[in-house]
Amino acid sequence: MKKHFSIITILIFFTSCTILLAQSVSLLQNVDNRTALLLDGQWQTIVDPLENGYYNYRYQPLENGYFKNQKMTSPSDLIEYDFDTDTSLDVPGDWNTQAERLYYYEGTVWYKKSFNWQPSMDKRYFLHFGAAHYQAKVYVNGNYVGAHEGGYTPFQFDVTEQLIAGKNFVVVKVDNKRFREAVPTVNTDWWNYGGLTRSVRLVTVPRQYIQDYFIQLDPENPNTITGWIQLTPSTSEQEVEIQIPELNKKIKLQTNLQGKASFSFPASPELWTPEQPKRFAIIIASATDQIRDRIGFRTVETHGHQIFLNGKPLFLKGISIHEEAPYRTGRATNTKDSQTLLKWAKELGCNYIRLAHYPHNQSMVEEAEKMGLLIWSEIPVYWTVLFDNPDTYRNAENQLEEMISRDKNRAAVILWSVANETPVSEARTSFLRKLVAKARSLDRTRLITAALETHNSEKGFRMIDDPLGADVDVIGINYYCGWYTGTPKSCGNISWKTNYNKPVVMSEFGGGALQGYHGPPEQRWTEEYQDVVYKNNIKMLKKIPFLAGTSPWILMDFRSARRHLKTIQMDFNRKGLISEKGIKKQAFYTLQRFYTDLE
Ligand code: GCB
Repeated sequence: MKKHFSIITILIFFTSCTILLAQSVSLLQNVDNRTALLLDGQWQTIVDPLENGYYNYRYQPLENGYFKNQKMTSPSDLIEYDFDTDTSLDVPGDWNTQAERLYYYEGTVWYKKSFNWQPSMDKRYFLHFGAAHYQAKVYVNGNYVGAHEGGYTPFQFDVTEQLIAGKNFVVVKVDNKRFREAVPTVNTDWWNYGGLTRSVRLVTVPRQYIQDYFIQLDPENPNTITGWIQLTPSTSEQEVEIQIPELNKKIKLQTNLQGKASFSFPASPELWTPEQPKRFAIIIASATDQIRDRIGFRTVETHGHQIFLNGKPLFLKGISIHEEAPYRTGRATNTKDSQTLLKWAKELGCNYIRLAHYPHNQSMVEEAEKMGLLIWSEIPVYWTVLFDNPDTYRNAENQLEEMISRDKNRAAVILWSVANETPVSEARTSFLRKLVAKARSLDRTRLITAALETHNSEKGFRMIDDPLGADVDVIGINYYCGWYTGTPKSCGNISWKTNYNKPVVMSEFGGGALQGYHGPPEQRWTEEYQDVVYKNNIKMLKKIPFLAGTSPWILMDFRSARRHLKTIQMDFNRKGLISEKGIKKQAFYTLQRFYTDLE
């Protein structure tokens, strides 16, 4: 019995390691501008709550699971599934809002897509996923190619060896079961949308290709453009070239033994600002490959309590946003969704958005950059993940790396956030310190932050003294005066103190209201109550001398399984300034006035 137990333990350990080890690490930069076959659209699916397509009745992994996409070949065959006669779902998309029976579903759904292909000997092929929520196991033509954990970041697998001439098929087992070790963990205040929630592509690259690059202004010397280009497979002494035609730059470089070519050259580009979000066309070329991008240049730094963009002090006038689709609800999946949300943020008078609580799809970042909105981007280390579990840490770090890898060339992103509202303990602080150090080692051109909690001091102040404050560049604080604590009127009397000579951003405050519900300002859930919460919080904010920005909670009502009040919430967190149907509440205009007055 004992032996049996330890074999199972080893098996479980092995399975969880393979998930972490099998995933691809070196992401292809800028897949949007690659030659690719877009595999979006309808996929055939099988809903499999018991994971019958993966485990046999002894709960051992099957050799011939659903990933084989088997068909009956004779009338007496027994095959108890058939993708082609089952239901289909849209990709990108969550499954919960595509079928009523899947509204609360948490478990496995198998996805299958067939496509025709003619592989060419001189190319490599990557199967690239914008995101799959939450775990994915991927198979091409019945063969396992890899797994990924984490629902909001991209991943890819080299499938060159798996593709055949003619008809091919991809099967993905997507599982959104919550579990304690995961990031995020079992409880969150947003919907656990499952599915292939972002685009899937088969990307074609030459045998030796430009895998990655990082191009930025040197934070220490802003008259210099600096960075590197990575060729894969790595060979030394390969010529690569970076061109910025508008700046008359054409720089030739040689790769080193690791296939990397680093550069630094003098340049004085027009800087990216919220008012003039200038981006430059960039062309990167090697003997075999070429890729284009549009990159903005800016610096961001802090001095004392202030944030400086391009050397000038800046107050972040922001709003928090979930990746939730306006009008139809569900995961936001396309550029139009992003544009609708971002236009509302602009209308509010924002120069900054907090993308809560996980990396959003790439169009949010792209469109925000084009519109001149600065970005806070975050990993879902939310509330109480298992801070003393090494696998949880590795998972969080991996999500951090994938987030930074994808968006490191976006000038609009100025803040990487490593956590939201985590309880202070030794294990938690050392977990987050490691993430902060990791983020810094990957990227020196942005500020690191986290949304922290505060408490009342004996002397009657609201105190910012979380030990992590010593590690981050900008301190985020979430505080719901007038909603979770105190009356709205009490907020104006609160005085804040900080232990740190650092900028503080009020990363959340707010209250709930059902759009169209009116009454006296003392009555919860009315638009009037929410408005009074905003008005009194604004009084409080005006008295915080070290305040460098705000991103109240939240732009639009969003689905959350924690919100049960039938007459008001109906599974929605109602703290939006706009309803899920796109109608503005009173407090929208109060925040808008605050931001206009700041100008
Ligand atoms: C918070 C959380 C956010 C919640 C919000 C609320 O502090 O950071 O995820 O949705 O409060 O509405 O309670």
